[in-house]
Amino acid sequence: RNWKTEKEYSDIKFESWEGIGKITINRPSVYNAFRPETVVQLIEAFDTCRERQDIGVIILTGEGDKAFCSGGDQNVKGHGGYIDEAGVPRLNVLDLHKRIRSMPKPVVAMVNGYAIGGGHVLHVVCDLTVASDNAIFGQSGPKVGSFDAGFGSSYLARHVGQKKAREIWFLCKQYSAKEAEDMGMVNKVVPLDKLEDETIEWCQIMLQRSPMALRMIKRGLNAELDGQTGIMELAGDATLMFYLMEEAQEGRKAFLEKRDPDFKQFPKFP
Ligand code: 1HA
Repeated sequence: RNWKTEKEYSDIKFESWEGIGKITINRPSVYNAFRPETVVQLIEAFDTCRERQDIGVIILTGEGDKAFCSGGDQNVKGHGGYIDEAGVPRLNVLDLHKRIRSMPKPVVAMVNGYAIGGGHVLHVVCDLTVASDNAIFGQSGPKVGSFDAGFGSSYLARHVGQKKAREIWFLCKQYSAKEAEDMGMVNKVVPLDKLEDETIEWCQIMLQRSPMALRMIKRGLNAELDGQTGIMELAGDATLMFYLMEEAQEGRKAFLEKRDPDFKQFPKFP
């Protein structure tokens, strides 16, 4: 595959090929742990994917065959968060979670090794997870002095159920790809050398589906869990679709033509 580099970054790779955006955490020496700068770069790449007409689905993965992501970089963990270049403590990966969740295109985690701690949460917030058979899953916060009681807990419980979610967090055990699949938090497990082929096949199938239909399904599934924010995003897309109808155009035209709108011409569906 002829992946095209979209932009050079220090901590990530951002590439695209035939409608697929691929974002790779590129810090293999620390098992793809993220520091605040990594997250800033990931957010920029995801925002670019959101805007780009020619990208319909996004893959998130890690460099190498050891790790998808091992969470926050423990070397820069300080008081109040992970310390950025300016000395400011940050938990900015939470902003990335929100971006992935509200991305109006499917996001697939391609888990190629350890998905641990904040790295595990990243695969949890993606829409789908395809994993290699060497992948290992687990939370580590209560072992290393952290926790994610946000999407990392509540959304995880929607995948695996309350008992399992509590087990995963309270015991901080590690689980094989097969165990993760059996629990319902991984969609498919394949040998490592087939991981990208399989993930791309899933992406290509989704690229053949109606983008608006996929978008509305994601919004609906989120809305059930996300309260007013979820309804807002679903409602925003309803407005988008309304603006595509003549009925909405009539209101705008009438205003600009300084006449009363004629909404009677439009059907009242049963
Ligand atoms: O909880 C949060 C948050 C909560 C709310 C809001 C924001 C949050 C943001 C982040 C997080 C967190 O991510 S907390 C959890 C942080 N991560 C961890 O606790 C995982 C730490 N790593 C490990 O447990 C293990 O490295 C491993 C199970 C993934 C792999 O073990 P293994 O195969 O024995 O390899 P190991 O030798 O430990 O690691 C390989 C290299 O990668 C080591 O470097 P080396 O000694 O070769 O120089 C190791 O230090 C480095 N490394 C691995 N993980 C991290 C790391 N370096 C820095 N930070 C890491 N997270």
